[in-house]
Amino acid sequence: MELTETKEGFKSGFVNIIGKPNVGKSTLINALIGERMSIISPKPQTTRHRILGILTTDNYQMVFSDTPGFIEKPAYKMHKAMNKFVHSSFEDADVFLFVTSPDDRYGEEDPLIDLMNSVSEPVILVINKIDLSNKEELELLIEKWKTQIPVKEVVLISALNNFNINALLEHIEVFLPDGPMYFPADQLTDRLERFFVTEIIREKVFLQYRDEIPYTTEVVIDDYKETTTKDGQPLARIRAQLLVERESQKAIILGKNGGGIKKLATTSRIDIENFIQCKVFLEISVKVAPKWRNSDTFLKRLGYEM
Ligand SMILES: Nc1nc2c(ncn2[C@@H]2O[C@H](COP(=O)(O)OP(=O)(O)OP(=O)(O)O)[C@@H](O)[C@H]2O)c(=O)[nH]1
Ligand SMILES: [Mg+2]
Repeated sequence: MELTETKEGFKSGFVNIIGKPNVGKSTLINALIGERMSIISPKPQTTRHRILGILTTDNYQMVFSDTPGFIEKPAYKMHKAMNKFVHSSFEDADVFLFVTSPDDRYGEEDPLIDLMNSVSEPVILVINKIDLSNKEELELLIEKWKTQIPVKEVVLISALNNFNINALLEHIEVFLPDGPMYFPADQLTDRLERFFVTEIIREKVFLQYRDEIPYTTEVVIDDYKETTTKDGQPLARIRAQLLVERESQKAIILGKNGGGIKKLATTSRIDIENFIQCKVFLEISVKVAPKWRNSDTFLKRLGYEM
């Protein structure tokens, strides 16, 4: 990697965000970067990949990683692959943000707590969703966590309300080692536009459908062409495919008279247009790929490391 020249005292490092599903890790990385890069939903296990978000100032470059929430009892190869992204985040961190929330639940002997106890890098305990809590409860929570994992600093935040995010950045900066710029100053992420397009569609699936549907659905881009409209405006023509595991799930996605998928295509298109800042023509189809969550071939094609 080519490293850009930096001034004396410049700090840089990997700041890896770890926690259980649904505690607000993706909301947090978006608040830290100031862009909507990681998808968010009220349902657990929304994030399935490791996504980098890069924040560069005159004094530092922080390379944040959003990770899937750690799954205690993996039921599919996909879950194992998601946990693998979490494990990889333990290998290259300079600073850990261990994110929890007042409604977070841990078992007696939790593998994530064991992992947190195996690290030598500084850990910042980030208690999120404090808008849903009170002083007494938070004090008890802090005391409890200090006995469970090695904590160098505690920061109380509400990622949703952008509360205390700057204070968190200041605390991270203290622990950041001196180092070079790993990425060009204007780069925000390691992912290409296509990845975000699949993620935006997946987010809409999480928001629109219930029960097992979001969990059994994956999104693949079949075709992505950048062209122009008749009057010369930029236009992206995107063909996406949803993979589900059973015919009955396909029927639910399509909905009565195709109304479900039509709604999905519209909400997705509006968001993709906002994201890539150009007009989008989006076609979505559904394909049954039995047991894709346990198929090495599918998982590899979908960008999971096996
Ligand atoms: N009240 C409140 N809700 C929050 C806050 N931060 C996040 N949430 C909500 O918590 C839910 C989960 O947020 P995500 O950011 O998707 O959580 P995550 O940890 O990335 O979840 P996974 O990707 O499933 O591991 C969403 O409904 C968010 O709007 C907060 O500060 N306060
Ligand atoms: Mg997430």
